This record gives sequence, structure tokens and C-alpha cells, in this order.
Amino acid sequence: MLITSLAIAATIGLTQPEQDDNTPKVEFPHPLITEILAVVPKGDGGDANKDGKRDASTDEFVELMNPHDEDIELGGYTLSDRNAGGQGAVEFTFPSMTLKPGEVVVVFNGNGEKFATHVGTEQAQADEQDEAFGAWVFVMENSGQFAGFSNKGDWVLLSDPEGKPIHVVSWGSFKEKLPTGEGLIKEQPVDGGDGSMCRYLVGGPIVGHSALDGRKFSPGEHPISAKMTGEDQGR
Ligand SMILES: [Ca+2]
Ligand SMILES: [Ca+2]
Repeated sequence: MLITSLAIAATIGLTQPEQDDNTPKVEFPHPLITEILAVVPKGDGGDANKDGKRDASTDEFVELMNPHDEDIELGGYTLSDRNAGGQGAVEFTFPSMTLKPGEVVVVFNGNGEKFATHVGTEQAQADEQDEAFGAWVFVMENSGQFAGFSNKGDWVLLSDPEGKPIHVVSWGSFKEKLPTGEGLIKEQPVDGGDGSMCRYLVGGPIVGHSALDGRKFSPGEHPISAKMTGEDQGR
């Protein structure tokens, strides 16, 4: 009887893999994209990197986290957009670093920016997590001021250290064909809203950040519910 039940459970498990909001969109050992800021809000409210001024390119960022219960080795993973290279392309390769379960990493566009605090680059990770963001912070050091995400249509592609496309989040319209590959996870935000595109649950959809909690973005903060319901509620 027991064996039969297990056999049935195993069969169901094989044919209908669990798909719920708490099952990460990506399998181990891959990190999960949890937020993308492509359309930087206008005015002082758009200063996502907290350097004191709003900039349409440098305040852009991609946030990822480790949704698994084992360490992730991030070294060699890349972030890129629809531009194939050269002018306007967003390209970033993580240096060797370990991302522990639940840890968050933010990669700012940051072209030409001088960050005062603990910020990593493609060459080396930061010496410690940045207190201002409560996360590991990196800067892409893109080659030109026009290297950034298009507001009208673009994508963020995460590829593994072997160059295999793992996860792509796209928005708007563009003439390029989306990347393809076996097992590639493709997502589009449910509702762009304004501000960033944000994932509330590790297996849930990506939606407009402002629709979730009224804020425009939250680099370094995942899940966002922690700040809204916890010790910062009365701030
Ligand atoms: Ca800024
Ligand atoms: Ca966030």
C-alpha cells in the first residue's frame, strides 16, 4: 500500500512538476532575477543608486538573489541586453564570488559613476555587502553613456558561465529575436506600471513595483514585504 502511494506520488511528481509561487523560477545552481529598473523615474525620486542625482542610465540596475538552500558560485554568469555588442550594449560578467542562500546582489549600470562605498566590478567583488543597500553591489562600468536598457523595449538575459542562456526577462517591442535555448526561461512583466519591474515571490510573476507597495524600486531588498511589515513599518 505504502509502495503504491509512493509510486503514484512519484508519477505525479514526474509528470506535473510543482509550479507554485514559492518554487524558484530557476533551478539550482542559478541565481534568480528579482528586479529590473529600466525606466528610471524622473526627478529626485529616480536616484536609485543613492549618489545624490538622478540619471537615466546610471541609476538603472538588475537585482538577483539566491532562492535556493545552497551556496551559488556566481563567477562567470553574465547579464546582457538585446544589443549584440559595442555601442549601447549592456554587458556584465560576475567575478568569482559566493552568493549564500537568501543573499541579494545588485548590479548598477553606473557608467562614469564614482561610488564611495563597497562596490564590486567585473574584476573583483566588493570587500563586503553595502550597508546602504543591504546587499552585494556591483557596477557594470559600461563603455559609453548610451549603454543602457531601452525604455521602449529590451531584455535582460542571464547566461551561465558556459554561455548557456538561462533566463530572459523582456519588455516592450524590439526588432531582435529573443534568445533561444533548451530550458531557457522567458518572462514578461505582467504590468509594467512605473518604476521598476519586481518579483514579489520567488516563483511568482514580475510586476510593476509601484503596484506592489507604492514605491518605485528597491535595489538590494528582497523580498520587499520584509520592510513593509517588519521593523521599518513605522519609519
Ligand atoms: Ca543616481
Ligand atoms: Ca528589490
